Amino acid sequence: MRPIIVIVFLFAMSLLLASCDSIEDYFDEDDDGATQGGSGEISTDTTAARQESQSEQRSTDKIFLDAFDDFSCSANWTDRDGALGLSPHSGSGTCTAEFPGEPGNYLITIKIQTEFDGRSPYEVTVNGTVIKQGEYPLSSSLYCDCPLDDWRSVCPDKDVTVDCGTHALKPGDTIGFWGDEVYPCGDHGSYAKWHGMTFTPVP
Ligand SMILES: [Ca+2]
Repeated sequence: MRPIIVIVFLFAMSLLLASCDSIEDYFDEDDDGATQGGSGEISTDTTAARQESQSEQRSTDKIFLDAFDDFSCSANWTDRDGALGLSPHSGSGTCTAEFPGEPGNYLITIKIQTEFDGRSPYEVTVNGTVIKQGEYPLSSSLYCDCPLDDWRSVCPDKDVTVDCGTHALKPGDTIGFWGDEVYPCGDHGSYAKWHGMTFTPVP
């Protein structure tokens, strides 16, 4: 009886091992297939979703170009009371920057810093074409009567946002600012002080 039992046992073991191999093979193939197909699809979906999300973000976010940090300017601009303004008696000056945003229509605004003692003339350009020109408003109706020794508290500079209209822009367009100094009240004047421009996407 014993030899028969051993033979039966060995036969049963060989069957078991054979079936284990085939089960292993089955799972191997299944794993490989799932891993390749799954990871490929997931990575494609994730990339597409990320790009779409970034594109949406780009097209809805405002862009601010800082007068100090983002524009290249002629040498006669300096920090004047917190804004970028012309050095006294240095004449007019220009600044340019490349538009960094996506192609589209943008409402362009410029933040200027007005003074009590002069209306600086200015221009905003896109690729050399004037899109806005004018003179700074006065910060105070006192005008030349503002006491010089106390102008910072009596008739201080005031920030004003100027609407330059909606324009079609593309990456690399040259955004320009030109300003001039004026002296209607004596040796102290207005220096075309400004802070920067904001570009708001218009659907
Ligand atoms: Ca002034």
